[in-house]
Amino acid sequence: MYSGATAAAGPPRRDFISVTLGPEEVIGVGGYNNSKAWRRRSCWRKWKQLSRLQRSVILFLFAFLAVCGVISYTIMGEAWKSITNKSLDEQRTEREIPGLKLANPAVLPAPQKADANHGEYPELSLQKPPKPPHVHRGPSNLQIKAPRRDMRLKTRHDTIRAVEELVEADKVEKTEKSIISWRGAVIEPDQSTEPPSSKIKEPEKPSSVEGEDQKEPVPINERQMAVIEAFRHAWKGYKDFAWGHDELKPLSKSYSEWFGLGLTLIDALDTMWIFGLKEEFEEARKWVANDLVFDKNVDVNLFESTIRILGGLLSTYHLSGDSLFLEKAKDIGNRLMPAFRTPSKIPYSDVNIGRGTAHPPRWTSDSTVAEVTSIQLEFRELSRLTGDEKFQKAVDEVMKHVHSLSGKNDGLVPMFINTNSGQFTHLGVYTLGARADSYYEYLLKQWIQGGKKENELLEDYMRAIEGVKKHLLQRSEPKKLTFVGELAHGHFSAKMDHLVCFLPGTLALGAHNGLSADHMKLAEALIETCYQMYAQVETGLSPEIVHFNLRAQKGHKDVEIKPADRHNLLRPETVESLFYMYRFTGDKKYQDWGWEILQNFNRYTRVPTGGYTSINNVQNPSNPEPRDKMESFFLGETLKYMFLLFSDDIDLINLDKYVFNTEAHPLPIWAPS
Ligand code: DMJ
Repeated sequence: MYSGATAAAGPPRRDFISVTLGPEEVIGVGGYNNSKAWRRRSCWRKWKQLSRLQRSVILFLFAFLAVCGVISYTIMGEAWKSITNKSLDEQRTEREIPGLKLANPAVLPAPQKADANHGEYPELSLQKPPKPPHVHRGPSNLQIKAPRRDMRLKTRHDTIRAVEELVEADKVEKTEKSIISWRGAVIEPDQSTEPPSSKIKEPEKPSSVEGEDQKEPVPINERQMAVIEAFRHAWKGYKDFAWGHDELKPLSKSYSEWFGLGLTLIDALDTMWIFGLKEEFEEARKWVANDLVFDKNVDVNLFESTIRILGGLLSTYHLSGDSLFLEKAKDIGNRLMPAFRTPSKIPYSDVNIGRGTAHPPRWTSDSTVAEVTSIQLEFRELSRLTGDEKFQKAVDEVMKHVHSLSGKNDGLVPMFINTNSGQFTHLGVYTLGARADSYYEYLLKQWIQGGKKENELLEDYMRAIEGVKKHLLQRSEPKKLTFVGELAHGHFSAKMDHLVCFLPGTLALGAHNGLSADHMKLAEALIETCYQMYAQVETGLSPEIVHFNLRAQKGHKDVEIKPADRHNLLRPETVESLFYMYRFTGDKKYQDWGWEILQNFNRYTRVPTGGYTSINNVQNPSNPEPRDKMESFFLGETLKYMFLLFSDDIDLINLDKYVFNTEAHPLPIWAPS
C-alpha cells in the first residue's frame, strides 16, 4: 500500500517519503492490542521496516529539535537574568544620586556610586570579571562609558553622617567581598576608562593605589581653608554683581561679557566640587540647567571656549557623575565643529555657535598654533564619552598635519598656521610663551591621556624639549637663574612670558611618566626662576613679561620689567607648576612659595566688596592700579592649583588617573598605568 498523494496515479515521485504498513498494523483490521510488549514490538518492527533514508530523516529531525530546545533555553535564561539585573541597577542609581537627576539613562550607563556593582563583582580581585556594561553606539572602536567618579571628592560633599555611612558600608563590603578599595572609597573597576580603540579585558588597579586600602580621607588643612576663603570671597563678588555673565568687574561692581556664556561660572564648577562647596555648586548647577543656552547668535573663540567651557563641563561631569554636564558638553562640542570646515582642516579661530558658521579673524586667514593644537584633550574625550568619533577625528587630523609640517626648528614651532594652505606662517620666531605655549603642553598630555601609545606625540614633545635646550635656555645674572627666552630670526631675546611658567610642571609630569630625569632637573631650575619672577618684584607678584639680565650689573636684579609688561592678570602658571613639583618631590618649599603668592594676591588684588582684580603695576605696592577685572581662570585654575598644592593627599585628583587640560580641568587618563 502506498501512502502519498500520488499512490494511484503512476510511478511514485522520488521526493516523497513513502511508509508501507502491513495489514495487521491497520487499526480495525488486525484488532486493537495496546499491551506494552506489543507496542514495543510493533514499534521496533515498524522502525525495521523503514528504509535507511527514512530512518536517517527521522533521526535528523529528532536531533534538530533537541538542539533547538537547548538553544532557546539558554537565550531565555540570559534575557531573564539581564532584565532582573537592569532593574536592580536602576533602583540603585535612583537611591544613590538623589540630588542629581540623570537626564539620559537610555544612552549612557548611569553614573554609579563606587560600590554600586558589588553584587556583580563578588570576587573581583581574584577572578576574571564579567564584561563591563558598555553601551556601544556608533563606530565600534568608540565606547560610551560611565564617568569615573572620584569618591574622595564625593565624600567632601556629603554630611558627616553620610561619610560615616559610606565608610561603614565600605567596611562591611570589605569583609564580605574581595573588592579593590582606596582610602576609604571603593574603586570602580568597571568604570576605569579606556581608549576609544581598545577594550578592557581585566580591570586594572592603578599603580598609585597599591596598598592604600585603609587610608582615611586627608582632612583639609589651614592653608587649604585659606584658599577656600579666597574662593568664597571671589564667588561672592561674582554672585552679587556678575551672576551668569562672563567676568566680574569687582570695582565697578558689574560684569564684562566675552561670549555671554557664564564663563566664570562654568570655569569654577569643578573647583567648587573639589573644594566641597556643595551649596555654591548646586546653585551654579541650577544656572547651567536652566539658563545656559548655546543656541545664540554669538562668535566664540574655538580654543577659549573649548578649554574653558567644553573642558569645564566634561571634568564636572566626570567628578559629579551628573549627566546634565555631558549633555551640555555635547551641545557645545557639536556647535564648535563648523570651525574645522576649512580647506586645510586646520580650524578657524572663531565660530558662531548659533548660526553654525566659522571664520578666521578679520585681518588674516591664519590661526594661532597653540590654539589649534590645544583643543585635543577635550574633543578626544568627547568622542570617547559620546561614541561619536567625529570630534576626535577632526582634532587628530590637526595633530597629524602639524606633525608632518616643515618650518619647525628642532621641534620648536612658529606661532601661526594658515587655514587655507595648512602651512606655518611668520616663520623664524620661536617662543614657549603666548601663541605656542600649550602646543608643547598638549603633546605630552595627549600622549598621557591616550595611555602613552601615540608615539608621534611623544616624538614631537621630546624633540621640542631638545629644541628648547638648544635654542632657548640661558642663565641670568647675578643669580644664574635658568630661563626660557625667545628666538627671532636667529637672534636670542632674554624675554620670558609668565605663561612659560607652565613648563616646569609639564616637564615634571613627563619625568613622572617615565621620561628623562634631565627633564626633572630642568623643571627644578625653571620653577626656581618662576618663583623669582614673583619674589624679586615689589608686590611679590609676577608681571606678565620679564626680561632677564644676561650681564651682571651693580644694583641690578636678574629680573627687569618694562612699563608695558608690569600688569598681573591673576594667572595660574607658576602655581600650577608649584603644584606638580610638590606632588612629585614632596619638597615643602614649593608649598611655602605658593603660600607667599596667595598672601600677595590677598594683599594687592583683593577687593573688599567681593572678588579679586587684575592689576596694572606689580612694582607699586602703594598703588598697584587695579584693572577692575577678575579673569575666569582665577577661579578655574589659580585657586584650584593653590588648593591642590597645599594638599598632602596625592589622591586628590590623582595624577596617574587624571590629566589636567590647559585650563586646569581634570580629564581621565584612558588607560591608567
Ligand atoms: C588660561 O586660559 C590657560 O591656562 C591658557 O592655556 C593660557 N592662558 C590662561 C591662563 O593664563
